[in-house]
Amino acid sequence: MSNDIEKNENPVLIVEGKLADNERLKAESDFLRGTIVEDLQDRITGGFTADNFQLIRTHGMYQQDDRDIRAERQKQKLEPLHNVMLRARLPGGIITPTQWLAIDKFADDYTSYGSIRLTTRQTFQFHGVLKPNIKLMHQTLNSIGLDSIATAGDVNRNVLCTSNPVESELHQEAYEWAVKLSEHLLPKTRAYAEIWLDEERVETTEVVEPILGSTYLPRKFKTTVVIPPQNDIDVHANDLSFVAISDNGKLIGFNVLVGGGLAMTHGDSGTYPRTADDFGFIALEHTLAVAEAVVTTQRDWGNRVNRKNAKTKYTLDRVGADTFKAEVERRAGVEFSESRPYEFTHRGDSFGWVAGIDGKHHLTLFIENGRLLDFAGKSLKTGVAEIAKIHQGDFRLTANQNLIVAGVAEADKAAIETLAREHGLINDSVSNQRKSSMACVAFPTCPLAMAEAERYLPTLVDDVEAILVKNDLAGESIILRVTGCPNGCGRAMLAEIGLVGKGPGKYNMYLGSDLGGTRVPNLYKENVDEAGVLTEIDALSARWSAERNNNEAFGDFVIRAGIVDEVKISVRDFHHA
Ligand code: SRM
Ligand code: SF4
Repeated sequence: MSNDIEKNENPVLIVEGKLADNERLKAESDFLRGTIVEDLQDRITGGFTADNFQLIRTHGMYQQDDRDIRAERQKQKLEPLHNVMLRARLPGGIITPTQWLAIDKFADDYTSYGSIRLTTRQTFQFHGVLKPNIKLMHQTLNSIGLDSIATAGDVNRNVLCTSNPVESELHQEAYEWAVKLSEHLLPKTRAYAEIWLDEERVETTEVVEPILGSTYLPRKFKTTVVIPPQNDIDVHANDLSFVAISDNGKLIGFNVLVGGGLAMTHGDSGTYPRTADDFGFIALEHTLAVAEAVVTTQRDWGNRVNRKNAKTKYTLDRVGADTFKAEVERRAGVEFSESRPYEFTHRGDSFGWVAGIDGKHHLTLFIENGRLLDFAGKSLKTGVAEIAKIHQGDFRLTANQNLIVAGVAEADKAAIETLAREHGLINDSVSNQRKSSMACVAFPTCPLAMAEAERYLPTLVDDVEAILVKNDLAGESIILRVTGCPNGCGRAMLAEIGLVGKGPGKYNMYLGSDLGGTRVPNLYKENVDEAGVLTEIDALSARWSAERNNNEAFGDFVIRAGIVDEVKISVRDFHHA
C-alpha cells in the first residue's frame, strides 16, 4: 500500500520558518527538567506554571480540571480545580496482579474520580491527582516497577503489541520486541528520576539524547508491534508499526509500516487521517536500527514550524514515501526486501475464555469505555482487584480498552469466572454491537472535548441495538466509534461509523472503514445532532440489511453502494469537513 500520488522530484526536506513555541520550550528545558521541582513547592496554585505545564507531559502527566464545575468555580472567582491525569507506560499492556493491586489502591486513596481508565493505547490513566500527591504517585509506580516516562509529549509513546494470548510463544516474542522498542526509544535524560524519585543529578559529558536529540521529536510518535491477522492495535493510527511475520509459529522478521495517523482539525484541509505506507520486510536483527532510523529521519525532517503538520504522516506526504524510505535504509544500513504477505481480518477482542497452545487459559473481559469504577450493581473495579488477589498469571490491557486475565491454570478458572460474574465483569447479555463500540474520554476531564463521547456511548449503543433489531440485524454489529473532537483518540477515523465531535451534541459522521482497519472512512454528513445520528443509522442500516451481499460488512457496503467515496489515498480522496 502506498499513499504516494506521484513522485516528488524536489522534496522540501526541512521546513523553514519561525519555529513553533514548543521547540523553544524543549530547547530551554534542560532536557525536560524545566522548573518542575520549584513548581511542586508552590502551593499557592494547584497547577503548573509557564513551560512546566507542557513539560510534565513528557513525564506522563497532563494538567486538567473538571469541566463540569469549571463555570461554577469561575463564578465564585476560584481558580479551576487543577489536578493531573497520569498515563502509565505499559509496553504491550502487560501488568502483574501485584502491580494491579497497588494501582487499584492508589486510585482509591489519591484520585478524585476513584477510577482506573484503560486507554486505547493499552495502558491505564489516573484522573484527578492533586499536586501534593503527584510525587507519591510516581514513587508508588516506581516501587512496583512501573513508570510514566514519555507517555505524552513529543517523544515515542507507549509501544503497543497485539494481545494474542493463544499463540503464546509468538506473542511472547512480539511482546519482548515491544518492550525493547519502548526502552530503546525512551528519552535518556535522567529528569524523571531526579524530579520524581529524588535521584541525584550526575553531570555527564556524553550526548544526553543520542536518538531523540536535544529538542526531541517535532510531535508525538507512536509505535506498535502487531500479529496478523489481528489488527487490534490499529496499525494505521501509528507512525511506525512492525507487522510480525512468522514461520511455523516462530517470529522471523517484520514488515515495516510508516506514517499512519488519525488526527485532523475541523475546517483545515491541510490535516487529515492517513493510512501508513508499507516499506517492506526486515529480518529481526535489524528491528532496533530501523526503528531508530525512522525516528531520527522524522526528528530531522519533521515540520517544526507548524505543529498541525508535524507528524510523520505529513513528512511522508511532503518528501515522498520513497525519499523517506531511502533515508531510513541509509541510516539503518539495511535494505527493505519485498513485503511478506499477510492480512488483517479483524480488530475487536474475542471475549470469554480461550485456551492457549501452552495449555493456559485466558479470559477477556469487556469493559465499557475502559472505565473501571464501582458502578451501581456492577462493582467492576473491586471485581478486578478481587481477581488480582487470587490470580497467578498476568493481566493484559487491550488497545480496545478491555482487559484480559491471562495465563490461568485449568484449576483456577472457575474461581476467577465466579468473581468476574459476581462483580458484573461478565454479562452474557452484552450485545455484539456494544462490544464493537468505543469512545474516547472527552468530558469532563479532556480540555479539548467539543462533544460528549464516553458519557454518550452507552445510551447511543442502546439505541443502535434497537435499530439493528428493527432492521432484522439482531446479533450483527457495526464498528462504531465516537470521539469528542477531531483529534481522534477513540479512533473514529478507522470505524465503519465514526462520530467526531463538532460542538455540544453535534457530530460529523464518517462512514466506510473495513473490518481489518486498513481504510479511512469518508465524510458522510456534518453537524448531525443526536436524534439525527439515530435517524441516519436507521436509514443506513435498513439499506445494509436489504441490499447487502452475503455477509458484506457495513463499511464495505456503504462504499459499494456509493453512499461515500472510498478513501484510497487520504490526501486526494478524503472529504474534509
Ligand atoms: Fe489522545 C490528546 C486521551 C489515544 C490523538 N488524548 C489527548 C488528551 C491528552 C487531551 C489533551 O491533549 O489535553 C486526552 C486526555 C483525555 C483524558 O481526560 O483522559 C487524550 N488519547 C486519549 C485516550 C485516553 C483516549 C481513550 O479514551 O482511551 C488515549 C490514550 C492513549 C495512551 O494510552 O497513550 C488516546 N489519542 C489517542 C489516539 C488513538 C491511538 O493512538 O491509537 C489518537 C489518534 C491517533 C493519532 O495519534 O493520530 C490520539 N490525542 C490525540 C491528539 C491529536 C494528535 C495529532 O496528531 O494532532 C491529541 C491532541 C494533541 O496531541 O495535540 C490528543
Ligand atoms: Fe479529548 Fe478529543 Fe481525544 Fe476525545 S478525541 S479524548 S475529546 S482530545
